[in-house]
Order: sequence, then structure tokens, then C-alpha cells
Amino acid sequence: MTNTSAPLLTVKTACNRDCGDACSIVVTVKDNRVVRLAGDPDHPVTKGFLCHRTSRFLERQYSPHRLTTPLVRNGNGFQPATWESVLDRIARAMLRFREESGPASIMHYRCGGSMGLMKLVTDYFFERFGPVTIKSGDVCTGAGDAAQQLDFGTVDSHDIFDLLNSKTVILWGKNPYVSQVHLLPVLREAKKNGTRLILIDPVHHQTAQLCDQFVQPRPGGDAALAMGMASLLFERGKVDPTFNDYCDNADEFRAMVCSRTSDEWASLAEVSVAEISSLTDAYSDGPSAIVAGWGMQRRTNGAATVRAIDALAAVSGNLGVAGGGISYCFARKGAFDCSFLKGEAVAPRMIPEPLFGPGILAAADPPIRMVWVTAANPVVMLPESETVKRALETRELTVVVDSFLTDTAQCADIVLPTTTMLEDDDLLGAYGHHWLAEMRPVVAAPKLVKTDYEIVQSLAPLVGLDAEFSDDVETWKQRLLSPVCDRGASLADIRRQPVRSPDGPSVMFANRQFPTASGRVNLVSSVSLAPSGTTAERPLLLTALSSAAVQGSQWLDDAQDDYLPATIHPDSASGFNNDDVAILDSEYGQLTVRLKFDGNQRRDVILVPKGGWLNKGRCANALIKAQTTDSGDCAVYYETPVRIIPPTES
Ligand SMILES: Nc1nc2c(c(=O)[nH]1)N[C@H]1C(S)=C(S)[C@@H](COP(=O)(O)OP(=O)(O)OC[C@H]3O[C@@H](n4cnc5c(=O)[nH]c(N)nc54)[C@H](O)[C@@H]3O)O[C@H]1N2
Ligand SMILES: Nc1nc2c(c(=O)[nH]1)N[C@H]1C(S)=C(S)[C@@H](COP(=O)(O)OP(=O)(O)OC[C@H]3O[C@@H](n4cnc5c(=O)[nH]c(N)nc54)[C@H](O)[C@@H]3O)O[C@H]1N2
Ligand SMILES: [Mo]
Repeated sequence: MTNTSAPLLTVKTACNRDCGDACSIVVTVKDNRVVRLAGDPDHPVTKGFLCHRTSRFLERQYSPHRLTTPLVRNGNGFQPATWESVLDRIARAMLRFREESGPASIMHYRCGGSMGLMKLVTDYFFERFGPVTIKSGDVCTGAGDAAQQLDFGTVDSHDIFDLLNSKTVILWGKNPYVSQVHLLPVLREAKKNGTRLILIDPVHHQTAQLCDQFVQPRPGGDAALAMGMASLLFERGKVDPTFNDYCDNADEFRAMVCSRTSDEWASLAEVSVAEISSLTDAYSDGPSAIVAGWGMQRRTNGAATVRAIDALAAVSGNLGVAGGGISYCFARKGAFDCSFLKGEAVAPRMIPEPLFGPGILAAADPPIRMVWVTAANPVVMLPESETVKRALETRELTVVVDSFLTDTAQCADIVLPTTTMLEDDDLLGAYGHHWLAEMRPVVAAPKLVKTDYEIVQSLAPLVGLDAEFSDDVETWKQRLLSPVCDRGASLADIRRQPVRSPDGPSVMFANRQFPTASGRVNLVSSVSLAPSGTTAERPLLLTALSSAAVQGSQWLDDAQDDYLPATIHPDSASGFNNDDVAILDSEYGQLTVRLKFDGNQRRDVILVPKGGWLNKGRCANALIKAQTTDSGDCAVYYETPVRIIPPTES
């Protein structure tokens, strides 16, 4: 019962969701209940507004489906249990598996439920206990990260406001209306100042309307498009005459670019000669920034694609200059001391993240006997959902930490209830700008709900790790911030006002020195093009993308009642009408969908929202094959060929 006379308190915290914006939130609390969430007007990036999904977070916070007690499996269902009994059972199992089969028989898996730095301390718990089996790579950004590490020796970006210095900005496969709404004010201001905006995306979306030019290449055609643009730069004498001075492989790169004409590259990218020409004109009228999205690297040639675009930025002279650059991710952990965690360097075994399901099933010597899943919903979000489900259901012990009984939690033997972002205590960097933030519990969690850190803290004494995990969160925060604490970014500073990381560059590589082995850019010297992916039998590429209303799989309770909407060009759906129900069929499975016609889409794609639940029949990953990209162990999410068939034929 809310006490109507209780005072309204206003407190600040930050949004920990997997998004580049890491917003500062102003929270209004009454009687230990949050009554309002608003964007912080004092934060230069948040600018006083929140996205659609976080504005509606209170529906999730106060959902009747939230988990409020530990659960243990009882046949096909679950029954409540005490923390004492579940922790005791988990600790005994962990000690026994380690003793009998070695720590590699335990796998710890975490994904993007929270971007908080304290989640690394949970990883550290398993590293100290083991090290245990972990994932390698990253289904979100792995291929592009690997590409930029190779090319530049690091992954970071120009300041977000440096886009105001650009004459041209190319949004290369990016949809800020959905995935990064706080980039929009910057883009709008740039546009008002005369900056030309261009979108390159195989999918037509709202961002096209914001832009002066929209180019719609074939999915996976970007490397060819970048090569075509580079070839026109060479032809027109528009390359930076000094690029040899700061790039390796200049001759090899040029030979590759010139191995085809720009017309041939254009046709491989499925864009017109006029389009590639006007794109190159615009790009060479700089300084020009490329803001690369994440979708293009979730393909078999994902790393090669980002490398081709990096090289285009390098030879055009756009590296190291204000208004230039190729922005992919910001180094969100850059300000923090995370050296306590050794990660991949000490792991006894790694399973590439996209191969989580088949990888667990195939693991031998030792087999994986126990899996601990936290801040992740792999059944829904990783490819081959049914295989992931089987892998989790057949372990001797599966523990899932979440606030909801997700498809993944339903595979567990033990489910541990955890806090939401309004109850958690943590630090954040952002992958879409350079500001740092602190999360504070603005209301108390339900009585039996613990943060991830509190959970490993309670487990630590039962497995002999009390000393390492006795520090409080405040101590960890100070430790994490130690590299920047005497440069204006101490915990006290961050509590007082928005703080930009002192290590966040305004302009990357301003002295054209690169942290590669040679100190120079490593230009790519061969690029593969993605296979077209479609077949005569299955002529559409299943493309399951982020949607504005939801973060990943975190749908609100009543949002999944209809069939999954599937957007398709009407020419690719002959025999069907708009709003018809159809079966979406791949080699791996089927889903029932409701068709939505859109004449702006290419004829070789079908679009559905990512993150639909398996138990609601809305999970795209049930149709998608588990495979890795060319580098970085990212997932190939958008290359599964599918067809639509009438419901009666399935
Ligand atoms: N509302 C909302 N916001 C989110 C999320 C969410 O679920 N909902 N998810 C968050 C997460 S996990 C992440 S990683 C980020 C980024 O999430 P993403 O959804 O990856 O964000 P974008 O990079 O904006 O969008 C991907 C774009 O890549 C395009 N694309 C796909 N294939 C190709 C290709 O071959 N070439 C080119 N040029 N483009 C291609 C798609 O059409 C799409 O427009 O956003 C975060 N923000
Ligand atoms: N087909 C297809 N699949 C995709 C993508 C795609 O574009 N297409 N996108 C991919 C991308 S970019 C990403 S990043 C992944 C995301 O994959 P996930 O990170 O697995 O996705 P979420 O749905 O956000 O699931 C996170 C879970 O964490 C829980 N959670 C939230 N906060 C906390 C916390 O503090 N502690 C704990 N223990 N749990 C918490 C939430 O309740 C939620 O159930 O999905 C990938 N999957
Ligand atoms: Mo992601």
C-alpha cells in the first residue's frame, strides 16, 4: 500500500541495459516505490529524455511475474526454496565436479543483461574457483572488435560530439531510432549545421528519412561497396597522398582494390554505378565520419567487412582528423582497472559463444557437468535455440540467475532471483560515448532477491573463497576507478555530476600513431564477400533485428500475444496478402508469423524482431544455424535462408 502523504524523493542512477547510451536517469521514489523515470537533463548525452523501452521499465520492475524467491526444479515445474538450501546444494556440486573432473567441467556464461562493471566480479569468482570453462568471442560485436584490433590495435571512437565537425557522416548499417536514440540529437544538430547524412543499409528503416541519401546494398555487400569507393578514390586522385606513411600493406591493398573496376564492385554490392559514384563524391568531400553499426559484422564475412571500411577511412585521409574517423564501439571499460580478471588468458577451455548449444553437448575430457548462466537468455538469444535448450536441460546442474522465468530459466535445476537495474549497485562506461556513470539502488530489492555480487559473496565461504569476496561494493568501485580517480573521475566526482572519461579521445589517432605492432594501420589485403545465402528453395534471408519497444528478449508481459510480425516485400510473398498468417521455414525449424508488406524492402530479406520467446513460438533463433564469423567468434545471425509457406502445407 502506498502512503499518499509520503514525500517524493528524487535520486539519480544510470541505465545498465545493453545499449550504447548508458543514460543517466532521474528517479522519483515515493514510499520505497519508484513512481517515475525520466532522462537526466544535466547529462550532455541523455539530454533529459529516455528511450521507449526504459521509459516503460516500471512495468517490468513491478511485473507480477518477477521472481522473488529461489526456485528448485520439481519434475516439470519449480518449487520455492531457501537461499541456504540452494547455496549449499550448489557449493557441494561445484566442489565435487572440480574434484572429480577438474574445473573445466563447470561453465560460467554471462551476456548482456547488465553492462555493469561489477558483473566482472562475478566472472572473477568463477575464475578464482577454477578457472572454469567460459565463452570465447562475442555474439554482439566480436567480428568488428577483432577487425579493428587487427587494423588499428585498439577499439575506440572519436568523441560523439566530434560528429559536429564532419561535413559528411555515413551511418553504415545503423538504426539509431531503435538502437541508440541519444545519437539522434547529435545527428539532427549536425544536419542543421549543414552536415550531409548518408545511410547505407540493406534494410529500409526510419533513419533513411533523416538522411540525404539512402543506399540499399545487398546484405553482406558492404566490403564490395567499400572497395568500389576506394577504387574511385584512387581513380579520381582523392586518396590521401601521405597514406603510405601511416599504413602497412599499401601496395597489396591497392592491388586488391584495382583487381576489379568500380562498376564491378558496384554490381557485387548490388548498388548502381551512379550510387557508388555519388557516395564517393560525398565521402571525399570531408572531413567525413563513418559511424558503423553492428549488424553488418554478424555475417560470415563480418570481420572482413569492417576491415574493408577501416581501410577506406585510412586511405581517404579521414583518420586522425576532427570530423573524421570510423566509429564502431567506444571503449566502455577503458577508464577502469579490470586487470584482476584474466579471462581468456587463463581459461582452461572456451566455447565460441555462437556455438554455445552444440559446444556444450560436444565438450569432452571433461564433459561440462554444470552451467551457471547469468544476465543472459541464451535459449532465446543464441542460434539453434532447441540445441541450447537441450544442452542446458541435460547437464547435472544448471543454475540460472535472472529476475524472470525466461525460456533459459525454465531449463534450470535452480533459479536464483536477482535485482533489476533500479536495485543494483554498480559502475558503467558506455559503448556509444565517453561518459562514466554510477548505478545506485534507488529502492530496496524484494526481501529474498540478491544482486549477482551478493550471490557470489554468499557462495564464496562455502567454496573457500571468503577472503577474495568480502569487500563491499564501494571498495570495488574505488578499485575499478583507480586509473582515473585523481584525474577528475573519482567516485565522488561521478556522484556529483556527469563525468567524461579523461581517457576518452576527442579525436582518435590524432598523431597518426597506431597501437599496432608496427605503429601503423594494418590495411586489409584480401576481402571475402558474404555468400548470397539464399537458395532456390529458400529465397529469403531471415533478419531478426532490434526493435524499439524491447531490450533483447525482455518483452513486457502482454506484448507477445499475436504471431511474430514478419516484414516482407509484397513481390516476395505472391499468393499472400498483407496481415496473412504464414509459416516461416528454415532447415532448422518453423515459426508461424503474420506478414507485414513493405514495398521499401529488398526482395531477398524478411524482417522479424529479435528476442521473441521460444515458449511463445516467436523465437527467430530456433531457425538459425550456430556458426561463427570469419574472426572474433561473432554469430552469423542474418544469413539463414528461409521461405514462407501457407499454414496448411507445413
Ligand atoms: N530498442 C533497442 N535498442 C537496442 C537493443 C534492443 O534490443 N532494442 N539492443 C542493443 C544491442 S544488444 C546492441 S548490440 C546495440 C546495437 O544493436 P543493433 O540492432 O545491432 O543496432 P544497429 O547497429 O543500429 O542496427 C543494426 C543494423 O544493421 C543493419 N544490417 C544488417 N546487415 C547488414 C549488412 O550486411 N550491411 C549493412 N550495411 N547493414 C546491415 C540492419 O539492417 C540494422 O539496421 O543496440 C542496443 N540497443
Ligand atoms: N537472431 C538474433 N539474435 C540475437 C541478436 C540479433 O540481432 N538477432 N542480437 C544479439 C545481441 S547484439 C546480443 S548483445 C545478445 C543479447 O543476449 P542477452 O544478453 O542474453 O539478451 P537479453 O534478452 O537482454 O537477456 C538478458 C537477461 O538478463 C536479465 N538481467 C537483466 N539484468 C540482470 C542482472 O543484473 N543480473 C542478472 N543475472 N540478470 C539480469 C534479463 O532479465 C534478461 O532475461 O543477443 C543476440 N541475439
Ligand atoms: Mo548486442
